[in-house]
Amino acid sequence: MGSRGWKAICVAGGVLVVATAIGFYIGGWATSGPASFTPASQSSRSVNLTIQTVAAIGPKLSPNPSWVSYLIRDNSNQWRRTTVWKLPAHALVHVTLYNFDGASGLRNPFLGAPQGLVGSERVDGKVLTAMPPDQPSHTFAVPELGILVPIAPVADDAKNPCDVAPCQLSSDHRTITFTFRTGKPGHYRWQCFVPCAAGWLYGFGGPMQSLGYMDGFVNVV
Ligand SMILES: [Cu+2]
Repeated sequence: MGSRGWKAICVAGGVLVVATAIGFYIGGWATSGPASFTPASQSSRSVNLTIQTVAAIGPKLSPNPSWVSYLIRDNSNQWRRTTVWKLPAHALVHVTLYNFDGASGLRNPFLGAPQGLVGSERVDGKVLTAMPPDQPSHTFAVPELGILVPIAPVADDAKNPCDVAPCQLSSDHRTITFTFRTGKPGHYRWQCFVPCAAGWLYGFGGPMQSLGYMDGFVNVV
């Protein structure tokens, strides 16, 4: 075989290797979808969700230990990095969110005011009207439902910060409580709007663009 023939074989072999790698990548992505969490209902019209937000997810819960993340407490009181939640339609969802992360700040000060809730957002028991734009660690937002919740930060000079998730309530934290209504059945995206992904372009890469960290879905059924 001439050198041309060998070249053609090498090129074909190379293409095959790359195509196989892409196939595995897409296959892995398509089959490793995020797990879904269904809270144990108090009734079909009222559900409790307990959430924590952390500065670093740690090696136990993610292959990306330094990534900022949301966690949810499952029905056996274990913290899980599951950001897809199945909730009943037309139900009130009572959320308790423990934030262990510091301030990052908003690009848009408008997002410092809670929106779309039933009743008030409370921070450490006090009603919040609006948070200064340099304060929020994260936001919990469901744009399609008009819901926006700014999340108050732990102070920079906190004595007992939590370094790695899952964090315990013995570490410094803020407690945010709010209630929202799910409305009609649907598949609603939720996400954080604070550019909180440290070390990524404009703070919006990595955990801000990957399901399972700073965003997920609410499946209302
Ligand atoms: Cu965030």
